[in-house]
Amino acid sequence: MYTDNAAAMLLERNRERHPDKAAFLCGERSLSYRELERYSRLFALLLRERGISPGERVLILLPDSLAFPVAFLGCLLAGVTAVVAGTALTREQFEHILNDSGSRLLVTDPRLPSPLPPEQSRVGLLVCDDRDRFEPPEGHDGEFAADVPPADRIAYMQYSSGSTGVPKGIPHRHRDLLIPCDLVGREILGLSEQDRIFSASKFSFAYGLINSLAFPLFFGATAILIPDKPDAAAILELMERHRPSVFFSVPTVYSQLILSCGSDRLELSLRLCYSAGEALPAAIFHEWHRLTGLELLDGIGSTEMSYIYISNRPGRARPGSAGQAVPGYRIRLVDEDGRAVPSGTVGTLLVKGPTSCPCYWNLPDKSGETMLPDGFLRSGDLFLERDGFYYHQGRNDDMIKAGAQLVSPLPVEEALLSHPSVAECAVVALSVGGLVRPGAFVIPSPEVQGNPALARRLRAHLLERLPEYMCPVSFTFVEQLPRTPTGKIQRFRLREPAQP
Ligand code: 3SK
Repeated sequence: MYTDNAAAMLLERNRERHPDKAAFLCGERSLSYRELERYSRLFALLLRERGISPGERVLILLPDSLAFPVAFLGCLLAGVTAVVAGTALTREQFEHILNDSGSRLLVTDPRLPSPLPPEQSRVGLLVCDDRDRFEPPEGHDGEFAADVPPADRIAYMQYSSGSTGVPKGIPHRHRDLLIPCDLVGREILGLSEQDRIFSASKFSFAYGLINSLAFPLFFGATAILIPDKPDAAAILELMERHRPSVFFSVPTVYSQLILSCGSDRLELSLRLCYSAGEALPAAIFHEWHRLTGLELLDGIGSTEMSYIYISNRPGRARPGSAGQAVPGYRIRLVDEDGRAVPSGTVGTLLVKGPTSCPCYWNLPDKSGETMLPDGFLRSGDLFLERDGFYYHQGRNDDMIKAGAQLVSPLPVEEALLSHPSVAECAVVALSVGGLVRPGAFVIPSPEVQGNPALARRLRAHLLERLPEYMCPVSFTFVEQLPRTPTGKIQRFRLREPAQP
């Protein structure tokens, strides 16, 4: 069991081994392990100088650049909770996070609009970027002893983008950064010091934080950072330039990469590629394999559990499945009365493991609904299990009650995606003459026209594959689908309010 300050432990394990090795690469710049430790300790000192005490909160609103790991690790060294949020927040979300977390300081980047409302005089502002080299105050040698946290001290807190709007604070302890390195990074992915890790998912997403910060430091590897949201061309250009060995992303990004290269084969430097964030359709798994020769591993995790708890294993991935339970995590699928469902039957997923968050910040009622007294956490996801492999069936609140039948949008979307004219799609409940039926929103493939003839062809394609009650009765062609900043489709924004 890890009991130390996670930042101190991660920095110390690289200090002797390879101080001059690049911990992070970002554009033309890099940060060695020696520099990372020095600047993180100076950042911790700066917090102390600003009067921020252990246990208080600091909101970090930085893009994925070299300043982020310095600020994050600096907070942890000082025993201060690092509150991490994405940079694409609305004004309302930002103000909610600032107030709800009670942050004493906002750390932000000069390229972002200065977001401090004037009435927030209790909150200090620190603007820093990749070029900042923190210096010790006059007469100080810059050494800073890490705070030794009590076992239950909150190290960091992320705000989930949520499927319904208001972001929830999800606090985690120091060990929640380290345990996924052992259980997933080492045991499943076989990460090592030789790896160059590139995660298109950002630090502000629990998946990106472990991928780009915990994994490289734990294994003494190097992470490649990109401050902006990269499109397919930028990702491929970065891969060409930095030659990562491991790539983490989400299904939409894999789909965009596939579309961007047409039928050309992609020669990549990767030994491993991973997908999480939402279920990976089997069609994307097969296309990616055809284009790159690589097996695309799918897994599912949550911000509440800090990282992934069901994952495919290299060499043994099952297309369409999120994989098997990660060792150390217990999975239960239950019906509406909380009883275990038999294998092959859809149930709500409950998960228990060593990295679960203790509660939602300031939300006792919501915490009570989600974190059960026996230590299991209700995920809101529906799954079925076969031979120890788990298959995602959508979210509880995405299910479509079409007449007497319950329809999961996922198999319908999967079938739609197997049609060459469909680039992306989402299936939701629509009201048709007062009846609830599945409706599809479709982004057509490039150079394909969304029109009634295509709608008829798509319906015929689905009728060959699915029972009639599952086939959408309407097809709406769109240019974009609403997604969370982490790439999950927000089906609730497409639905009509008519679900009985
Ligand atoms: O959504 C996921 O699959 C996920 C994976 C890892 C960490 C966090 C999340 C939300």
